[in-house]
Amino acid sequence: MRGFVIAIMLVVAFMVCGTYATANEEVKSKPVVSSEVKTEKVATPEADPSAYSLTPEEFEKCRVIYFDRCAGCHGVLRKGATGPDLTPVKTIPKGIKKIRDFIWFGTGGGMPGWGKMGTITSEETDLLTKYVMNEPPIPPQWDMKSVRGSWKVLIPPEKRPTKPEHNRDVENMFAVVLRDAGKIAIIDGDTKEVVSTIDSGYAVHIVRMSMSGRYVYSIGRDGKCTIIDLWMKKPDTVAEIRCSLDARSVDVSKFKGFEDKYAVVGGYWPPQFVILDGATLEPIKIVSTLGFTYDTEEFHPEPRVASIVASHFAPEWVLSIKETGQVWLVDYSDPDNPAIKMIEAERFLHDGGWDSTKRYFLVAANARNKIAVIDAKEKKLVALVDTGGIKPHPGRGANWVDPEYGPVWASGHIGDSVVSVIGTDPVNHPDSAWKVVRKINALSSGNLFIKTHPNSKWVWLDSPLGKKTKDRTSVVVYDKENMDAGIFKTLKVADYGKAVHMEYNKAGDEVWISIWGNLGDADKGQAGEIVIFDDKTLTEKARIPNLLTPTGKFNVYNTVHDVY
Ligand code: DHE
Repeated sequence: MRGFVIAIMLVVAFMVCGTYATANEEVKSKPVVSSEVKTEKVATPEADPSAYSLTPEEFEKCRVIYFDRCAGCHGVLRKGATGPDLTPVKTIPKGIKKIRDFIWFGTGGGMPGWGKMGTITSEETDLLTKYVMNEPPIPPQWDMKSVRGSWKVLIPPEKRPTKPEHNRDVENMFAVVLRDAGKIAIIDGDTKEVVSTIDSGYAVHIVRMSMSGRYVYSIGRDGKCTIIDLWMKKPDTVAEIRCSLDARSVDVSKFKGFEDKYAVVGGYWPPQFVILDGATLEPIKIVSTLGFTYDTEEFHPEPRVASIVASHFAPEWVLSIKETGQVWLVDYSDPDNPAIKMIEAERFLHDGGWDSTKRYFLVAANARNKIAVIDAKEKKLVALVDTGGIKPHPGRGANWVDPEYGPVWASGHIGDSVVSVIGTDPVNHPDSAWKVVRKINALSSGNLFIKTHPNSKWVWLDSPLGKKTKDRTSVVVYDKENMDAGIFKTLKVADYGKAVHMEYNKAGDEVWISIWGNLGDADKGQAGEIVIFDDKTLTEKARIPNLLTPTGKFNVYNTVHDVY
């Protein structure tokens, strides 16, 4: 009952001065709103709100956990996307036990068992169960004044080097996301030396490279974008900006004549994107993605920007607007007045990449088990491919030439132990274009990334969200010439953590795989490392030890030229 009284007091406090901040910010007030839950409207096993009220400290703790672990799939407002709607009207009727079991054990549909996996404790699972039965806190906006206020040029373009200050091959450098440390490691792909480790955004997510290959753009989950100059003797940040409060994607202008000119950051919250100057990150234009779902035309309060790719056919970015199910082609040739073509695709768009010709963008609508295919030349949707698996998650996918079906692109799945191979050549293989031509067994469900290289004979697949430890710590390899044979080899990569995300070096003869460990295990040398395999022999070639929680790795040449 005491908790319930505190909850009511906090509701009043929130109504007076309620604000929200991202996980790494000070929170000015915490809305613990069990009394706002409309219990009278739902037949509920938890009719008494005191069963799920939280103290202010508990609420704040859960807000951070929810931001870190849950918001990506369920949305800040919890209206659902890759994962289901978690607003109280849905969660309360399910009851505490059922919700707790979901959080602890996960689901067959791809939700990790956060408790069982040891990511959160039993007590945190109890609290989080109660948290999702409360109304979500309402996040604030982040307008141009805030964006501009966060902008810092640390080294102006005129003070930067005019040519590389080192003899390293910039094209074979790697930018490695040190996820939980909020840093980027710059590694020389030839010598395997860690040249520089640089602060970045909170739980930094991905990087992309400028067309010249000189600049690395990183994006943190807190919306902070940084630009690193690889020409410096010791590469370092030259500018930074915060474009939103929660973000996952960034890309650059790649069309001829616009190389290195602009960057774009996609926001999860607020739902918006910001066009930036490519050299200084000065913000040029902010555009909201609020709108209506493509199919039912209902207003959606949180249409997040998921993947972004840069077109090679026009000065355009291709933005996946997750919740409304649209792909936006944003023309950056006049960035103050960007023309936007909105293409109806499918809901809950997530990650994707180009086919081998870089004309077709294949993006997963993962909660609908589909891949939407966008033609960047004709600027239209050409197909919605049912992958036949649960929750396709391609990363950027993998392209190769299948002996029977010609050029193909493939995706693994989070919720299914299967790889779907899709034909991508409507000219010479029209019968197999935009169809699943092969479905191959994976090691387990819980796959996140797939990778190959034009010079390689293999396709690599990880399963960091697999249910068994041995699957999470291994990757598998398929023979492009004989996919029907299934897994050619299973390679044990790690004794701890998760083996996640493969990347080739520039030559396409090495595969780099992250072991994503825990920051807290750094003393034991188990926060993470990179294992490098010889792609020809499939044997381990080198290790880069003592890295703090590496996840995504991006080779400069391959990222610039969309080689995957
Ligand atoms: Fe990612 C790509 C969103 C969880 C590592 N991730 C992407 C993209 C999106 C996205 C929209 C495509 C970016 C692009 O191409 O422009 N990721 C999300 C989430 O919403 C989600 C599910 C949950 C969250 O809260 O963030 C999520 N992602 C993860 C992870 O847990 C991973 C494994 C480690 C981490 O950083 O937390 C992870 N995501 C990655 C990586 C890529 C990525 C390495 C880029 C793959 C590539 O090769 O391009």
